[in-house]
Amino acid sequence: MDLTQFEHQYDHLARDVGAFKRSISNKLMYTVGKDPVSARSEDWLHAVSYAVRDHLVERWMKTTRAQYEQDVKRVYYLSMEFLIGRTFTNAILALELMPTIRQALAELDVDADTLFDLEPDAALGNGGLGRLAACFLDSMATLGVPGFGYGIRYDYGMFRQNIIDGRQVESPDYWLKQGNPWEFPRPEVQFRVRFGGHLEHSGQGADARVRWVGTDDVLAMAYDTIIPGYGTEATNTLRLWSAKATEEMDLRAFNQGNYFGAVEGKNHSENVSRVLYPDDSTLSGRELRLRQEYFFVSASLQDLVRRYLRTHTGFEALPDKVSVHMNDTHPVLAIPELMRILIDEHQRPWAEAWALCQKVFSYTNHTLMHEALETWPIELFGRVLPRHLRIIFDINAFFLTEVAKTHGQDAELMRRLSLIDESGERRVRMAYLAVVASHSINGVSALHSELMKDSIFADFARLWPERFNNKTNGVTPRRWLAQANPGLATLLDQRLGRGWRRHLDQLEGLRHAVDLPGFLGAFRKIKRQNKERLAAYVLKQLAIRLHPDALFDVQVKRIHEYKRQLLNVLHVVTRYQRILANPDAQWVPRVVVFAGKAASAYHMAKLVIKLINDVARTVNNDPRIGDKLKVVFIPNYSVSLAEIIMPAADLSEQISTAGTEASGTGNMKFALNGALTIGTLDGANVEMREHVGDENIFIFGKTTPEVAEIRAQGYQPRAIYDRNPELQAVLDAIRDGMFSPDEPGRYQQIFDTLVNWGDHYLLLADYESYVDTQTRVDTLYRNADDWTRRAVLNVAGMGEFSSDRTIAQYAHEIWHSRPVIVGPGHAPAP
Ligand code: GL9
Repeated sequence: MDLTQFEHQYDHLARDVGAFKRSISNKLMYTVGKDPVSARSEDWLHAVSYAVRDHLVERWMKTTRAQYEQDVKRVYYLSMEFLIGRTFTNAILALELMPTIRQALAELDVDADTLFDLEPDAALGNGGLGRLAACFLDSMATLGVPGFGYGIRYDYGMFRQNIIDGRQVESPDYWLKQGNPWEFPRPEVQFRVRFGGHLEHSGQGADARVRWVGTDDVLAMAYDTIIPGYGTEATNTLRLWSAKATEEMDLRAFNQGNYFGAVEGKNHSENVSRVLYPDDSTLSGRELRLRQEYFFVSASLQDLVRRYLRTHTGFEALPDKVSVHMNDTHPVLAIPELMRILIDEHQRPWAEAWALCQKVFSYTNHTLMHEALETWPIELFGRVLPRHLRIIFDINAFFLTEVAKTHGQDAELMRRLSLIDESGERRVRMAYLAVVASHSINGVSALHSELMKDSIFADFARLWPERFNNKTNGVTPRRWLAQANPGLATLLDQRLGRGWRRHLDQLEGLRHAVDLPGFLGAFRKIKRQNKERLAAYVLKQLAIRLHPDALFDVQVKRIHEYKRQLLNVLHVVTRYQRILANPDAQWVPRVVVFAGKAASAYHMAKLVIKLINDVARTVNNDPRIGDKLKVVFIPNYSVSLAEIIMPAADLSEQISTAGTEASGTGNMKFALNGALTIGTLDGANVEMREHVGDENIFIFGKTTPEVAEIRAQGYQPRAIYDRNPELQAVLDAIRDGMFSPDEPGRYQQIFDTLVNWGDHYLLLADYESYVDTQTRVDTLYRNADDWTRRAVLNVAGMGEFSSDRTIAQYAHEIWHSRPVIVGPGHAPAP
């Protein structure tokens, strides 16, 4: 840019800085109510958040007006989880205000980075599924897809993980304790959500009516958060529901002098939005969970039907104006709820209501694991939602009758297809309900979408092949590159321009850069700075010193047997014993990083955390090892911690048993930040290999068909153990207490699971291949240029894995929605 342009920009910045300084000071005094001389950092954070939020509000109103004027089709994304993380930096980047805000704060004598770090994460999700929903909101706004996220405003998000004496200890995450400057409470938007009661029938034939009476009600109150798009004025809304008692207190009890008794009922009903269930891919099956699901789905459906009826009469146009997407089965009660609203409240005939449902709903499946498939006992379901159970029975009868017309009275087929599992205690199969009511059913990677059709939904895929499709997951490059890795973002800007933030395929342009003088060095320098940043964090939190020249080998994700953190541990112990056996060899120094939470009731996952910490303590304190090997378990993994960890990784561990990880999204974040992957041919790893090239990814282990074959033949881990002396030494060391001298039998169970009890995840079957591949990793890392070259080629190949690509496909192929046009010069609403 020439000098005048530069000066112009500088003028602009100076003017904006002045305006922001005034705005921040005003917010501090008049909104936060604090005198600058006594304001705490939290007060400044809130003041500057309000100042930034004002800018989003302008865009928000423009967008909403444009949506009404253009009478666009709206996409409602229903999800029990939105794992947002922090909002402040994300908002500033979307508004391209980073330099302005930094300067304004500096002139007010406030340190911007200190403020950024104070913001608590909105951790309203468990892991990949919830984070995917957050990436999707970002991409929908960026692409102008008129989207609404609907979910629950949990008072307590994902629990905080403390590691005490090497073990996970949970504590509550009261993320709202300092208030939340990003949300708009909407006391005027409240819906009554009913539970319990019983049904009264009247009329006959076409006049038959059902009344649901005697219910116990809760109010759902809306809280809105603005979701900014990047490089557009379009924004979207995340509307989260909070439970409020229908009556503030029981006046009779109050008047009788029972003050506490008077508010007890209130507490009970407000529990429904109190806490996120911390289950990862397992069904908790608790009544409160069913209530949560119905609570948010009912409020959302009432809200969207009301919004639709504001500008339409009759329901004919509903499918042209409304798409309702179900993020896994948790929101599947939306189906009987829409049926109830149409039939009971708007007197639509059953067949018409059902036809509307099938046009409006679509569903994404996120796991094939049996224990994750939601089913609810009929008894519980009927007690909490008697009307909905009736509707589900009716849907089932209608559906099975239709099947019988084409397939005859095949009792075995009917039993398999039925929405009611009759094999034991009768239960409602929520995934089947989703499939029967949706026009589109998708998986989240090519492999997973295929397996879904062969396994859990095989009968349905034969009935309706046209409904099944794939939408491979993606991640937003705004948070996972621009925000998390400013060093790399700057290098990309210099090399490729700024367009990659919205058009991630432009990363392809890096393929040429690998041969440019200085480029690999510049890339490596950024990686090193990111490693130093992580090392500083670890030093501060854990008092462990990491050497940034070491290879940073990282596995961060929920702790789960299928993800095989234990396989990683087996490699660590193998390496430890190899170094001890040959201390003078030229070892490539390694830092092995773990982080992740275990579901609070998941015994095996918690034992793995303890083992990692025991191994870490032993290895890190062994003077014979020094910097050749360090092991760290970083506590309390979260979105904001991931933003520090991912950019610092050299090697990304994606080592699930083939056929178990539906997609993975961490795999994409790491590669986007220049890590090489060591992984199995599972989930989206398969497609990542195609995009980065076989020679730039370390693939090992059994394939999905091989896994199936081994299981069918009868897996014999004991034979593998007997044949491999090195593996034997590793497993014996763990079993015999090398890492738990205070309690030598602590890991007997792990040994037995892997060796004697026919381990479902086949760790020993992949052990040798994994360890050999780790040796290839070391060899490559010795050649810094060769390694860096491949790292760059990983970044270059990640264009496909932007959630913008994923959302464009959903919008085009499933929702049939068109972008809203919000732009300068757009006429304001009358
Ligand atoms: C998950 C799958 O296990 C992941 O493989 C997938 O990438 C994500 C998003 O599609 O969904 N399904 C699931 O239940 N979880 C996933 O991560 N679990 C959590 O969110 C904790």
